[in-house]
Amino acid sequence: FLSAIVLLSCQDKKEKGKEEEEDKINKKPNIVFIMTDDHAAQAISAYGHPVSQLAPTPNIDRIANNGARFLNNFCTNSICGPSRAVILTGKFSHINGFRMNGEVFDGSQPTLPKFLKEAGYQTAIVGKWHLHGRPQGFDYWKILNDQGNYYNPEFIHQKDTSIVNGYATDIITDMGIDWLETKRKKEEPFFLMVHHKAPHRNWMPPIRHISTYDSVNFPLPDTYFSKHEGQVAAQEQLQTIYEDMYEGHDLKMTVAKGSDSLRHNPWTSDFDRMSEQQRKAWNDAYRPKNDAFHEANLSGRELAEWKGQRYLRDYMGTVKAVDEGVGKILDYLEENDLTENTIIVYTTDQGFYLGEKGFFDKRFMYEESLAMPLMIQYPPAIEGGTTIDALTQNLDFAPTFLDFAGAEIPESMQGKSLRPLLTGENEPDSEFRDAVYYHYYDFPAFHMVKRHYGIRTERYKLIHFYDDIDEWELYDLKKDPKEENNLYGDPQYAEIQKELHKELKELQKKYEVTEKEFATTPKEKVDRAYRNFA
Ligand code: SGN
Ligand code: CA
Repeated sequence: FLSAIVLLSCQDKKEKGKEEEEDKINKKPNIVFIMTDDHAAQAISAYGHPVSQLAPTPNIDRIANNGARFLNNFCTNSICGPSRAVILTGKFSHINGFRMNGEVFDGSQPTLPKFLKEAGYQTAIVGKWHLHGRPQGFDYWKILNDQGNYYNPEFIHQKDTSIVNGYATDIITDMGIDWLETKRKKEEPFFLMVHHKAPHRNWMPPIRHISTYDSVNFPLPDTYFSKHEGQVAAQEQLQTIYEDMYEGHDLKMTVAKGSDSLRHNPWTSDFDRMSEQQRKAWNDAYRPKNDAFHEANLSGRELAEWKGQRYLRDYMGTVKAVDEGVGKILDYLEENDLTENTIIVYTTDQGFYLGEKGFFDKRFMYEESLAMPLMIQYPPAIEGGTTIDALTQNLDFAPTFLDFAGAEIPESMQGKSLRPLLTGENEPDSEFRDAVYYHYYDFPAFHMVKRHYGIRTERYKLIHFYDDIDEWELYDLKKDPKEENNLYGDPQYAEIQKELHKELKELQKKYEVTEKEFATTPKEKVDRAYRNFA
């Protein structure tokens, strides 16, 4: 009899424990969404790339260790504003209307923050917005003016516009924490977006990290000097590190030994806005490095490699500050008992090149710019150290958050909730999605990457570059992960090619891509742009 009671009470306890667990999950979780601008997966140590092992990101990695890391997460259109619009709407660029930077986002349309507000959330955004127009659906917002600057950036907020002294990454981190600490109502669930400028061009590290990686020699990719055989669009781009970077503005190279005057620096305001003290500390750190460069008298391949190295050191210096900021936010949430009931996300607006194919920037549907790092922690529902293979997209973020918030996911959203993948509730990763659709429009524009669209399955990728060219590319990612061997038209792949064309058509139909998305540009306009950006 006694043992029966013990057994019963044990069962009771178990039931109670389960209920508590479920309670925690059902209670509306807070959401902290941290997004950087142009952060390559190759520069996040949780992703294991050799470059990142030399400049680790221990704080960002905490999110992966405490939760899930996505291995095949992709953007739908690899460029800043458009990726942000997809995240806010859960719809492709051709549906939300923001296809390229420079367009204006129609803020009156339904968006994630508006739905979360309806579900009882307080909503806030600090940092980069880059959709032009003012944010709608946020109770509080304070955004960088346009692209924003690293030093003493200008912020636009509800009441006015003002310069905030300091370093952008630190300022944005502190604004996020300040909102959590002093501005939100403590009893309501919240959705906070912390959007950094870093590590966007022109990669200006904070003074404390100008020299952090000076003695590190980062490995340059073995495709650094690629000639892009069989890849016409890649041959005609203008984003090759050793050909297209501005030697002053981007590479911080000076005109002569002993001088602090920069070489080609078309947008002087990035440097001119520094205070005298900042500028002095900056020059004191760069002068000896630049003097050593002048003495070495490099040319040809050596010069190209030096540029790659300077780029990576600066880029990693900006990443280091991001990582510190992420650590500060994670610590704040832990110290304030918010970790158990908060979904914490780390991502970036698209992937980025760290010298692969010789490139910087993004835009292409090739892996480095297509892939979007994504990590999500939420202890009650996601087991630490989870990895997710499914083909996922930024299109899925809005449905995911609405799902966790217990709100309805509108039919019109084109993404799928990632919740079942995160909690391991049902289907295997491989059944989540067969292929992702991609469509890039921003041509002719900076870097001259041609318009293209395509699909990527687990193993293959089919791309069509159009506008002033008409070129197809096909890759077998298993045999050729660096995408150097265009197999389009190869008889051995005829069946696969046919199947991919069919799938591509089906996806375009499913996502309602109409003829007008394939419009081309008058030749004079393209020619003029090539002359302007050269
Ligand atoms: C700026 C950059 C470009 C970059 C675009 C888009 N030049 O124009 O290199 O491709 O932004 O970037 S810069 O020297 O002015 O920074 S995005 O992240 O906003 O899409
Ligand atoms: Ca970007």
